[in-house]
Amino acid sequence: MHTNSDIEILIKDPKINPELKIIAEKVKNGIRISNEDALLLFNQASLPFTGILANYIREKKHGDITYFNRNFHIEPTNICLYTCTFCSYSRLIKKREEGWEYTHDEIMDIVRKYDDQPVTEVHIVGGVLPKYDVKFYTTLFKGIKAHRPDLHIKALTPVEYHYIFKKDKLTYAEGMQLMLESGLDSMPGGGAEIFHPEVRDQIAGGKCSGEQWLNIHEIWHKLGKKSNATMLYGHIEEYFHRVDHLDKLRQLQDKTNGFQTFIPLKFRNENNQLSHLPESSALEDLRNYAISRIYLDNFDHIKSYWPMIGRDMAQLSLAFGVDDIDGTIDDTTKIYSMAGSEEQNPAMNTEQLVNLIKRVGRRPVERDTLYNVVKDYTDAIFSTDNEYKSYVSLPVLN
Ligand code: V47
Ligand code: SF4
Repeated sequence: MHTNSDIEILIKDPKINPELKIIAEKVKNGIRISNEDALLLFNQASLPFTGILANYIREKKHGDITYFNRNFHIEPTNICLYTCTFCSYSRLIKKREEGWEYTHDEIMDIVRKYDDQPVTEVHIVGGVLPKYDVKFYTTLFKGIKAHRPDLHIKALTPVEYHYIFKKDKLTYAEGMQLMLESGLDSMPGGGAEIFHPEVRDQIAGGKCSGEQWLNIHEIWHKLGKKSNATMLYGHIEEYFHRVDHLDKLRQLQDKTNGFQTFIPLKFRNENNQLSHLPESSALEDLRNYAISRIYLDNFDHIKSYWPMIGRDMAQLSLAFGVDDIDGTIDDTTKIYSMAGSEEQNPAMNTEQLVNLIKRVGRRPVERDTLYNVVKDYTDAIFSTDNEYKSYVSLPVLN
């Protein structure tokens, strides 16, 4: 793995741009990089250069540990009243027959399917529907907690919260307090897209603004709770929009320290209004992980979402700043499969995920949502020859 001496080699290399060397010096000395530095990295730094710096930070923070979490996803509906151009759901409002809208009972049936499974988290997120209001979600969260109190509820994003609070004439603070009291434990990172209005207005017009997204997270953090952040990149944005996005996140994190994980999301171009755009290259994806790791010095974790990028890229990402892989998932998370994700049926059991991490020389550690260690798999022995044949898959939903 890369070490301090790799950075020394970069700094001494006469072929490397002196401005980039200054950034390498900053990283070596634990000094925060500026927005100009980040832009320079995006514009000029090679994959190996960014990789060495990001891996240095990753190993300083976590050594070889790679976290994963046993969770399951529920999408209450795949219909949405918004029409984000990158999204493969948005057209469904016009074609309702292709959609689903689960009732409470149907959602609880999904939760109950996992009763005998050692999952620690349910991740709930879907489209925005007028009939899913504050009451719908508070009743749902209470129902899940009554059934399985130890299951961590990570649910909804400021996109839904902004919409339902506005409808019920609640302030963000009142609304988030209600959610807290109903059993919401943390917030996932979705809906962030690109904060800058030049881009957001074109790809996600109508839903909450970047400022509103940040404001709802800030209020949630001030209630003592945690959340994640994402960035949807590789579509119409330019590098300075990415830097602006990362800057807003870093500033809020300085204020609240409420973010746990940053998850870069690669734009996938199937079945949406941006299908004419080419997707970012693997090289660009790895550079983006790395630069995110270098820039977000106040974020503990950078996560890759393997159902979206595939298993090989997830392994590679671990050498470019990523220390967390999401997750052991066995459902058909349709938002991604419709958008052209690598994995049409994103199922991977613990044994497979542990082996995937071990094969690239890292230490798999199962965590709960708040990064408490559930089990260290460093010394666990699983058969590598049979791993893809011998496991018993969890039931596939939907
Ligand atoms: O907000 C939608 C993105 C997000 C596409 O917090 C797309 O642990 C790529 O936020 N191509 C939702 N991405 C997913 C999300 C997430 C995933 C895993 C873990 C966590 C977490 C959060 O998916 C949306 C949007 O940015 N998305 N369409 C697409 N075509
Ligand atoms: Fe709706 Fe979210 Fe898709 Fe936008 S990204 S159309 S808010 S489901």
